[in-house]
Amino acid sequence: MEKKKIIISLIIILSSLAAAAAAIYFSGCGEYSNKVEGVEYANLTYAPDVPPAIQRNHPSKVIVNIETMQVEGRLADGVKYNFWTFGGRVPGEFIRIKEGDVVEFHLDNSPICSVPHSIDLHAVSGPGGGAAVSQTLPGHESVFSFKADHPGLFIYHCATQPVPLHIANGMYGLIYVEPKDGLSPVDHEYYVMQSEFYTTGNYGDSGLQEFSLDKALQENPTYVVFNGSVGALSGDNALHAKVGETIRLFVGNIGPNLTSSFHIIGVVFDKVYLFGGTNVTQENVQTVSIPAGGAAIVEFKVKVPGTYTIVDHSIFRAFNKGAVGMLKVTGDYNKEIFSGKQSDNLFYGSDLDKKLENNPDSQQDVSENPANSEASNENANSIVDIIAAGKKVFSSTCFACHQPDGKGVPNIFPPLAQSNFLNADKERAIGIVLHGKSGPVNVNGKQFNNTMPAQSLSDDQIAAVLTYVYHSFGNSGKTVTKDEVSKIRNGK
Ligand code: HEC
Ligand SMILES: [Cu+2]
Repeated sequence: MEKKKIIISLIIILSSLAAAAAAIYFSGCGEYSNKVEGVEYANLTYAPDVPPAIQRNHPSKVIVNIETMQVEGRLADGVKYNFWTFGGRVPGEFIRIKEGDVVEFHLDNSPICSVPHSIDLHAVSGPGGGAAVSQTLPGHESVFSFKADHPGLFIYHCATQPVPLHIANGMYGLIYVEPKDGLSPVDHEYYVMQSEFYTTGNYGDSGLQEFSLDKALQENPTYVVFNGSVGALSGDNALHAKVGETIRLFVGNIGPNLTSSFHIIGVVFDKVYLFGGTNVTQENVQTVSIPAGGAAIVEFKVKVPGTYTIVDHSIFRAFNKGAVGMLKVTGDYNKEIFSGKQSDNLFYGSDLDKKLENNPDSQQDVSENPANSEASNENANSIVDIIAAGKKVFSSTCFACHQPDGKGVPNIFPPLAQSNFLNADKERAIGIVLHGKSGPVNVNGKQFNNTMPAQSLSDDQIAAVLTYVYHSFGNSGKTVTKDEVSKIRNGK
């Protein structure tokens, strides 16, 4: 009896293997069929990851399982928020399916949720995009099916009353319906989602923050972030690539209010699928406008190593509300594409330039002697002049991040004003300005984990700017000399 059973099950296994092999053989090549075959579970990923491209060339039945949960989490360092989520994180999991797939969607609302939730997938043709049939009480599951007949990149979000509150609390994500023919292969695909948070406290106020209906109605967010929190795409969480690689970003913007001016500093997008549709609508684009409740796909190749800053180019949102991310590119420098700084010459203002035009000798003198700079030239070597020269350097470079008052930006740029870190070690500070700094650093009891690029300044300029900083903002009044800087530049 037992033997018979084993033989029968062997036969079943062998025949299903043969069927599977035949299926792979017949589906692995040739035209895309429209016949729905097979059943599979969707491969879901959390941002910034994207599930791999789908290899089959026929539609299937795809089962998607997502659980709605309410979780307390980090909005910024020291700042907490009670997020409402798809899958426990903001944004929700990335869903990747194929054109023609029949999706059986299971929406589970965690029994510990306080309110019902639902899902409106913009990829669905039907009332409420699924919302009407997916209103789900805590501790219940709703199941519905839809055919993914429109390829493209789509938003999904909760659509339970009050809808704006469910969205503002974090209930959104992206679903990509891959077109029949797929997309061209690239080296990296990433998932980036922009959103706003409206809190009763100000930007950076610590502790658990409440939702502010007032600010939401005024469309005046406290936070604008990529992937759910300040810093979710920077420091250790930065996107990565190597020189010469191609990158595709699936970018969504839920709002709930603002249109994003999506931009990567130092990158030109080779191709843009505007609004997340299926055609390349433009090539060679600087900034992509992404409406609230919309998406875009951008593709580009990275050619020069370094750290690229991802921003909403409505730029106060980036530097003052959190909408910054980073793409770190490693590899060799290609001087043909980007020279780096080629020279640093003196400029005395256009009036003097005109005078120098009549005197070619003195013009050469000036440009060939970079040591003859403001901070060190004979008329300018008193401490007052050095500080004045340092102030100029500060207000043309450092202020952009550390802010004009030196107080920095909470969670992003550490303060130089009364910075225990700065005041403790002059040589370390020189090293930071010379070589940049990344990784965790604790300033006045607050943790930062970001990247400061190396500043291409002369020894004089570094001596001047640090002397200025040490003599300003309530700092310890140290003086930094050119010799101290050059010693550290030359490895002591
Ligand atoms: C592009 C933004 C940016 C610019 C420009 C910049 N910094 Fe920074 N700086 C940072 C960041 C970010 C950190 C923290 C790095 C980390 O987390 O490891 C930092 C850290 C520091 C620190 C150590 C931490 C502290 O607060 O004491 C010093 C000192 C410093 N910067 C000085 C300067 C000076 C001087 C200049 C101008 C010459 C300058 N920085 C320009 C972004 C910048
Ligand atoms: Cu909800």
